[in-house]
Amino acid sequence: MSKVIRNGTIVTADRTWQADVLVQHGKIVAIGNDLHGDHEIDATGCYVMPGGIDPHTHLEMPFMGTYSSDDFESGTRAAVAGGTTMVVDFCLPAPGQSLLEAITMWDNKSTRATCDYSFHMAITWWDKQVFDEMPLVVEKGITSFKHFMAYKGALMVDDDEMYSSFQRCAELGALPLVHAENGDVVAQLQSKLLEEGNNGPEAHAYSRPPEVEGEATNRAIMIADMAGTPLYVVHTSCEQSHEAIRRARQKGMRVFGEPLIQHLVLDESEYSNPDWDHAARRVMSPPFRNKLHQDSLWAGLQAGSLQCVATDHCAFTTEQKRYGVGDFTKIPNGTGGLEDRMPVLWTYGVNTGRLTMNEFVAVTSTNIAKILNMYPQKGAIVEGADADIVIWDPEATKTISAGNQQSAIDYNVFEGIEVKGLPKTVLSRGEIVVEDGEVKPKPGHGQFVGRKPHMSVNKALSQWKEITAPRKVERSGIPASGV
Ligand code: DUC
Ligand code: ZN
Ligand code: ZN
Ligand code: ZN
Repeated sequence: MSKVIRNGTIVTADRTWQADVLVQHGKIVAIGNDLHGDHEIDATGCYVMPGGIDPHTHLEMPFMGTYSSDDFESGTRAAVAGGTTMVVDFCLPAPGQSLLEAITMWDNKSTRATCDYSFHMAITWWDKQVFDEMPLVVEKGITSFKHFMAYKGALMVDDDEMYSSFQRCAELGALPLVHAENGDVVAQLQSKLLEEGNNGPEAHAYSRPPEVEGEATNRAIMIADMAGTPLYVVHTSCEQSHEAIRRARQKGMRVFGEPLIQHLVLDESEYSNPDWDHAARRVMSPPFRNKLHQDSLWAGLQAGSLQCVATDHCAFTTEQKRYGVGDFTKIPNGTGGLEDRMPVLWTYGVNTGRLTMNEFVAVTSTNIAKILNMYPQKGAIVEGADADIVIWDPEATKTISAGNQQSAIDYNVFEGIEVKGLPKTVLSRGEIVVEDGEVKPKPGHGQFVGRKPHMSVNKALSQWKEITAPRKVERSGIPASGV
């Protein structure tokens, strides 16, 4: 059965025009005027855009003594409700576990996804088995590897491990990702704050100042350059980190930065809320920053020095957050945002004039598809692309509230925010998963999207490295030693 989206205005990352879109067998098969199909979807007054892609989620992830509370079923339901038709989740091996076994676990977790998904692989230690398994991971279509520079004693890798893994990524044409915070400094600041009796959620923010992020971002960029690989910096939250990315790009390096919707809109004052639960629910790493950092992130999205907007969706209930009463370091780190990323970014970005509609599509979908090497299967409205489409009503409004969200947790960090601009109808590979604002979840419809390595890109860099490698100096007169 074919479907045709009629009378809408198509908005992609590079143009805006009026045309109908014909969808069949999960793909876009025609774009043009006066198309007809078995089922007509009226998009009068709406924008027809590539479905959003969230490049950064943690669904049902074991973390800080518990599991994040949205799984692939509730998480992807939240995603489509907000116009996101694909998530890229982090496959996190248990200590010592085979990477391939971890993929099997994530395959099993994701069977009830409503929309498509892909995985990044986390590298949280370095040994021969990891080295040997990385090409097998790439063969399975997982071509990006995440490195935590924080969470000392748990997920953190040191520079030795990171440099080794980055070099392996370069050989494989894979993209390394970093959570850039100096974990050694964070650990010392945490101990000092606790010793001083500073144990509330506000201390979480004091323990992770922008400097620890800026330092780690600079370090990761230099190490990536030495390894001859591009780099993707997740949850870029501050000017120090943005500045490092900007400078690297100016030098001609392929370094990408990903602000989160939470950091763009919510600021550090949330942690001074006298209600412990309110503050703890907003504990995530990196923490929320002040307005100057927010301005820097918006400017980066405008100028192109930052490319993607994500959520780092890692949702914990209030009960889970309370594991950290009396010790802020035990508050599970993470916030939700999957359902709200697109409407909040539209409201604070497009409606204010900070972003054009085309820039909105770029940073929520197209740039992500390109960087993660799945364009134009995803992130595009072109013939042959997957029919992941959001029909966006720019006049629709709602007040964000935990009472009417899809996420499984009992609060929403954007509670009370009025958004204008919402998905009206959403298609996931041609299936209607939101219709006239109502979610029609299809657990099990979502499929894994395998991605190919960026072979040519990395090869060029490593050859350049070889050419400029130092030559051994030949000498004739070598002095006798030990005299
Ligand atoms: N930060 C979070 O807040 N949660 C999940 C992992 C991370 O790095
Ligand atoms: Zn006609
Ligand atoms: Zn992180
Ligand atoms: Zn994360």
